[in-house]
Amino acid sequence: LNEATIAEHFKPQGNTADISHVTTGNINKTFLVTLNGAEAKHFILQRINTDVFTQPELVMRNIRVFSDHVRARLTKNPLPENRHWEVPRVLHTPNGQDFWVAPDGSFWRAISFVEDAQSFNTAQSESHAQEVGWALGTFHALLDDLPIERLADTLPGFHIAPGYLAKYDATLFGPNSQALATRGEALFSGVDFCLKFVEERRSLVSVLEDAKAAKKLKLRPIHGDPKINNVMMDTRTDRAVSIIDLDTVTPGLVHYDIGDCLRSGCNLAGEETTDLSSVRFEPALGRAILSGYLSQAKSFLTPNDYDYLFDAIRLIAFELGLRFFADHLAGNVYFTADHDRHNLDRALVQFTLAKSIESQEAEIRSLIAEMR
Ligand code: GN1
Ligand code: MG
Repeated sequence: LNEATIAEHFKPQGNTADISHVTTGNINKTFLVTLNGAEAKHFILQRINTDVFTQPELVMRNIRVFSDHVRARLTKNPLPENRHWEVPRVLHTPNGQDFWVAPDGSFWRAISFVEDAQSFNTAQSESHAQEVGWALGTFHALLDDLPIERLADTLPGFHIAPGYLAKYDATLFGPNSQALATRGEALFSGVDFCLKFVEERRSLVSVLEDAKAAKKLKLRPIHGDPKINNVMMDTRTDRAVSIIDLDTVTPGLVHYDIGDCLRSGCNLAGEETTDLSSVRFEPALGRAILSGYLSQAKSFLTPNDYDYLFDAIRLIAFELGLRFFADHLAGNVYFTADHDRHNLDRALVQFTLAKSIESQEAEIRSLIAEMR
């Protein structure tokens, strides 16, 4: 069973000319299929990681609910004429299924490729950052009339920071913690820094969940993973045309999305660097992303929403660091890791970024205040 044979199950027309492995994702396995003689030149073939997404059929259903809603809405209320927006399409198998389960149990699906567009792991300019923010604002605005009951929670606990802390504690102090000690974690430089970093921030993790429980923040349809490289940019106009990677479209707080967009868009060193001295939160990029976002989001954000923006930006960077670090301690069971300390290195980047956000709290808060 190889990707080429699997691709045949989704191929609309034409012949497969090439299949290349796309290595940027941390969870699913992704391939770019190039076709000869077809109307669409490419499509995306993915093997869903069913250890993470244990109900992949529900993921596909959410994508359908999401895209039907957005397409209908765009037909009724098109974006301004100078703006183009694409919703990735799920490709069907000949018998009309939107996924294919291989004899070995692996779960495959195919999605249309946004042609003549590209994404970047880091912000290329302030105007790129502003477009990324515009894209997220547009994404949220297009969903602001979709009742959350229509979307399933396909990844329970996703972005619930106190839950990640509890899991981390279970790894550190639970029944298997002995095994951890014998793996010699202390040998890895940076572990002590991370342990201390988390200890000092225990009281921060519940800030958004507390606000949600107090009914200050409400659930809305969100993307769940709007990092900068999920925003597709038109290669000719340099404008944002789509947000891809729709697996985590679920009910959530827009704050998770805003935090994720800023933590990924304002760090010019990217997520994968090992040069921690280059990791910094750039407020000018934060301003650009927020101004793009708010140009579309002003109509639905409440005063409480604004009050928690800074907390969200700090928390989501910290949360991702905690998720990477906990996975490092647990033996790399969640995020794909290329080497032993990969998730530790990723954690160090996010913690360094969180620290940079904290050290610029006054400035970031004042730019939010200025824009609201
Ligand atoms: C994971 O696989 P990918 O790269 O789309 C993760 C996100 C993280 C991201 C960090 C379902 O996304 O939450 O922010 O890595 N997705 C899931 O790069 O856990
Ligand atoms: Mg993703």
